[in-house]
Amino acid sequence: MNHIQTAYDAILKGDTDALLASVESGLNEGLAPEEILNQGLIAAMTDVGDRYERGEFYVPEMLVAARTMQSGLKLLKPHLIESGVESTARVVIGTVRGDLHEIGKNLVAMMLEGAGFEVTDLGNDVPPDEFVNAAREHDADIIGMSALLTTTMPHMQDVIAALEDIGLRDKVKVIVGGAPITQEFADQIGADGFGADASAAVRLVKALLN
Ligand code: B1M
Repeated sequence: MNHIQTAYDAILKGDTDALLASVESGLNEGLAPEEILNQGLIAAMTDVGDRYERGEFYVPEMLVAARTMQSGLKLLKPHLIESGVESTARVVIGTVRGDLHEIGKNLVAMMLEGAGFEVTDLGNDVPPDEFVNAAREHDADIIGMSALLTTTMPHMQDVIAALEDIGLRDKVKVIVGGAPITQEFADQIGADGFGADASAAVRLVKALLN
């Protein structure tokens, strides 16, 4: 049986049990967790987005697919993360104000944690002052911001401005990501880096700390 295809279909149908069974079987049969993630889970979510754009899916279907994917991610988590990497660096991460999309951010947080960083996840719909206060409170080395909507991307710049206002900008590196974000946008708002996906985010954080 093609477990990746079954996982993909399970997300489209919102069938959590089928997703968990296919992820588990895939892992047991030696499929790479990254393969299940990228070709199964992430590809299915992209399809969900395309169907929404074509008017075939509505918000409830997106929500159910997202919940299903989150359960699959939990199962994949221990297989995805690297282990035994020592680091004392601290990362504060969240999805920006007005934005409820959290799956990509959760994935980035999970991979950073797996790479040995101390991660404080502020959740979604996070206002600028919450990012700034958390960075101060946790003595963060990195602030990571995620946005999935073109309407919420501009809030990333509000966080950078808030860091400048209280004199913290030089002490903390800012990285951004999310489907509509580009390197050009990151440069434009004065971020220190852009990660196209979770692995790129981990590489970026390591590079910035070096
Ligand atoms: Co919405 N949604 N959604 N949605 N949703 C999108 C983003 C959309 C592209 C769908 C579409 O039209 N094709 C579209 C945005 C259009 C735009 O802005 N141009 C859209 C819309 C319009 C909306 C609503 C406005 C719909 C409505 O209500 N009319 C609404 C907005 C709500 C709000 O936020 N205020 C809405 C709501 C929702 C749900 C709540 C139903 C649900 C989210 C549930 C949840 O997260 N708990 C949802 C979903 C699931 C999606 C899609 C289908 C999937 C997103 C996802 O989880 N992808 C999405 C379509 C799509 O993206 N193709 C869509 C999987 C995830 C692993 O990928 O998040 O891109 P992604 O993360 C990647 C990279 O981007 C990167 O790494 C991750 C791993 O590779 N990355 C980072 C992400 N953050 C990073 C941070 C980093 C570095 C890398 O550093 C810090």
